[in-house]
Amino acid sequence: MSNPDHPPAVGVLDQGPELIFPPGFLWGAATAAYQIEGAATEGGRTPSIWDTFSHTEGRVVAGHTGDVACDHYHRMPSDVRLMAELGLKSYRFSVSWPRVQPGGSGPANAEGLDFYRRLVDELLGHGIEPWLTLYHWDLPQPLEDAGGWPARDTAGRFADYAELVADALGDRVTYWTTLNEPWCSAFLGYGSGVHAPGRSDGADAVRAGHHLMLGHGLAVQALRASRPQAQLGITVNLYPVTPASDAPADVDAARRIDALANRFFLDPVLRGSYPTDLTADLREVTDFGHVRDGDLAVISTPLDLVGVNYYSRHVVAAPVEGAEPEPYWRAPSCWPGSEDVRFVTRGVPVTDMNWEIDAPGLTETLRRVHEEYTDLPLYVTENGSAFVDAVIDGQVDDVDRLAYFDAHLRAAHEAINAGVPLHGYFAWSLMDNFEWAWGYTKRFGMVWIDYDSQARIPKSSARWYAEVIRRNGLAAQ
Ligand code: IFM
Repeated sequence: MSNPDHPPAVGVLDQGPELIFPPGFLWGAATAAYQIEGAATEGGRTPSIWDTFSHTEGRVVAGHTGDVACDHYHRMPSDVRLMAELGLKSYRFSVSWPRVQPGGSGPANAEGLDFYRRLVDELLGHGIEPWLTLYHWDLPQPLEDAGGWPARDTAGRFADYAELVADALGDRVTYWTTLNEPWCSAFLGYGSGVHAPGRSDGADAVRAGHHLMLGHGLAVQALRASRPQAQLGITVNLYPVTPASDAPADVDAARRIDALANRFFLDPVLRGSYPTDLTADLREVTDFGHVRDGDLAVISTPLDLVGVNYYSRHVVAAPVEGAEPEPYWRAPSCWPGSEDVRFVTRGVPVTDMNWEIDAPGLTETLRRVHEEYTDLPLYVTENGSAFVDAVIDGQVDDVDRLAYFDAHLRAAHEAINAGVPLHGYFAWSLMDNFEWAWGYTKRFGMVWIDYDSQARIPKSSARWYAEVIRRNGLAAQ
C-alpha cells in the first residue's frame, strides 16, 4: 500500500548548494515510554520487566530506575509544545503495555489509554504526525513470570494488546510499528542478560526472537483487519558487519554476526524464511523445534514500511585461542553459537557509548535493505549519539552530536540519491532519558533534561535540527 501523504522518495535530488530532501519527507524525533514517562505506579500502571530489573541491585548503573525519568507523563502538553517549537513533523513514541493493559492480559485500563489519547490529540492539534510503537521493551511482569518471550503464548498476548490499542487510537494514528529492535529484546534480554529481564540462555534468546516476530505478524494481521488505512511496519536495529581483514576466517566471523544481528530478523519478516547458514551456526544451541508450521507465513505478513535504527558498525575477527573477549561482549554472550567472535575497535572516533561513528554505514545499511530485501518505503526510525554535555551559561553547545546528525543526514541523502525510497528520519532522542542499563549516565537528547528540576533546555543540535526541518535539507558543506 502506498502512502498518499508521502510521495515516493526516489531519484536524484536537487544538487544545488543545499542538500534538499524529497517533498513531504517526515522529519521527526523519537522517545520510548519507559525512558521518559515516569509515573511508574500511577493511573493503574503495573510493573514491567524494566521496573523489576531496574529495582534489582546491580542491574542498572547507580541503581537508576525509570520511576520518574523525565516526568513526561505529567509534562506531556508542554513537551508537545516544545516539539512544535522545533518544527517536528512527526513524533515517534511508544505505548507502555503495563499502563494500558495492566498485567498484560484482560481488559484495557481506561486511565492509561486516556494518557495516549491526550498525547495524540495534542500532537494532532499542533500538526505533528503521531508515530506509535507498540512495544519498546516493557513487557508486563506477569507475562515474564509466565515464561516471557521464550514462551509462545506471549506472541498471542501481544496481538491482543495491539488490538486493544488500535481500538482506542486507530481512528487518529496512521503510522504503527509493532516492535522496536527485537534483537535487543531477545539477545540482550535473554542472551547476555544486560537488559531486562536479565536472563542468560542462548536457546531462550533464539526462541524469544522467534516469538517476538510471531507476535509482530499476529499484531499486523489484527491491525490490518481492524484498521485497513493504517501504515504498518516494524523497527529493526541494523549494523553493517565488516570483517577485520580479508582472511577467510574473519570473513566467516562477519557472516556469522551478520546472520545473528541482521538476517535473523530481516529474512523471516521480509522473505518468510530463516537463513540456512544461521540455523546451521545455531545447531549446538537449538534445533528450532519451537518454529511451527505456518509461523513464517504469519511473520512475513505484508507490511507498508520498514523502520531502520542505525547507530554504528560492527567490525569483527575470527576467534583467537586464549584471547579475552571485549568487555561488552563477555560471556554470557548476546551472540549464541558465535560467542568467540572478536569485536575489533578501529581507533576511529567514538560516542560516549564507545560506539564507533560511521556515517557511511547508514547509507550502506539503507541500500542493503532496499537492494536485497524490499521496495517498501524505509524510515530511519532512530539515529543519534550520546556525548558528555554540560550546561554553560544556561546553554548546551553539543557540537559533537550536531556533527553526528549532520554526517548521518548527508549519508541518508546519499542513500536517496542511490535510489532508496527513504521517506523519513527520526532523531534519537528528543530529550535526554533513561538509557537502560546505563541509567541517566548517558545523554542522547537534543533537549537537555535537568533531572533535579525537570527543566528542559534545547541544545544547539535541537536548534540546528529545527533549521534542517524548516529548509527540508542541509546547507552545502
Ligand atoms: O535508547 C535506546 C533506544 O531505546 C533504542 N535504540 C537505541 C537507543 C540508544 O541506545
